This record gives sequence, C-alpha cells and structure tokens, in this order.
Amino acid sequence: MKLHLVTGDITALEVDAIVNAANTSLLGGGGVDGAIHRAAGPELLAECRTLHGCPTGQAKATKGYRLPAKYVIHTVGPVWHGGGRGEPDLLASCYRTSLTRALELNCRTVAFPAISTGVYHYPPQEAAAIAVAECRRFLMEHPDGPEITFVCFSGHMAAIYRQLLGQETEQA
Ligand code: AR6
Repeated sequence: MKLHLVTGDITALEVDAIVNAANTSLLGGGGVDGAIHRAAGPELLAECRTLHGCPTGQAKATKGYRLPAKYVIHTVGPVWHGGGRGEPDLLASCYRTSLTRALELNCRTVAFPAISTGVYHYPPQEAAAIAVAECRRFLMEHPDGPEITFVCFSGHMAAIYRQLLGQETEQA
C-alpha cells in the first residue's frame, strides 16, 4: 500500500521529500509555496535563485534546510483556463516529473499538496483525479517507487481524495 492521505500542513511532514506548488520563477509566493519558504528559511530561496526558474509541468529539487523533509521538489502546476489549454497533461506531468526527481534522489517517502487547486484555480475534483491516477500509474511502472502521501489542507479536499483512493489506503 503506497498511497496515503493526511489532512494538515505539508511543512510538518517527516518525509524524504515534500513537493512545492511553485510558480515558474521558483522565487516563492503565497499558499503552500509561502508556507514552505517560511518554514525552510532563507537558505531555500538562495538555492532556488541558482535554478533559474522552471517551466510549467516540470520539477526541480532543492534541499529542505530547516524543514523536517530532506528535499523540496518544486513543480509548477498549470493555471486553470477552462481545460482547453493542455491543463490536464501539464498537471499529470507535474506528478510524474516530481516522482522522477524523487527516484533520482533515492527518496522512499514523498508528500504532495493538491497542485494548482489554490491560486491557480484548477477544479479540485478533476485535479485530485489526475493526481491519484498519475501516481498510481507511476507506481505500476516503478514498483521500487516511493510511498506517496497526499496532503489535504481542508476537510473538503480530503473527502475528495478519500473517495478516489477508496480501500487502497489507510488515512492517518
Ligand atoms: N500544506 C498543504 N497544503 C496547503 C498548504 C500547506 N501548508 N497551504 C495551502 N495548501 P496554492 P497553486 C493547499 O495556491 O494553486 C503560489 O503563490 C491549498 O489549499 O498553494 O498551485 C505559488 O507561488 C491548495 O489546495 O498553489 C504560485 O504562484 C493547494 O495547497 C501559485 O501560488 C495548492 O494551492 C500556485 O498556485
């Protein structure tokens, strides 16, 4: 059983890597990005400056600094424009490329927020369905892949994930 669900703040998780829902500058912002930078400390921004941004749908890793997590994998979700501008493929790519970075770093445990469902306005149900489907697919293709935790910031989001995950997971 490699898919898990928790409700809460991703910055508190003791995992090998947490994923950040960043923007293409990788220089911080609001939402989960702001929370991660505050918790990690200024060294995180300093390392992010050396990465020179990241295209939408891709992912780049840094150290976790003052976080309990060893690494932060920064990915850039698509802004929702109604679904006709490649948003589903770009969102799926965020999960896939983040997990690829995690494997490269030998991470055994990875936690994801619900990428794009805040400021970027991706509809939560559709975004969660892509998150779960893409992570399942990755684990089928990579049986050595990490344990994956979906971190929901609200009870509403947790209910959506719980329904998608069904019997597959135990909730913390
Ligand atoms: N832990 C877990 N989930 C959280 C936390 C947290 N501490 N804080 C918020 N969320 P958002 P996006 C949830 O807006 O839509 C930033 O300014 C939140 O409830 O953080 O991908 C970046 O710099 C929502 O479900 O990310 C970009 O400019 C989810 O995380 C832009 O926002 C994502 O919400 C990215 O927008």
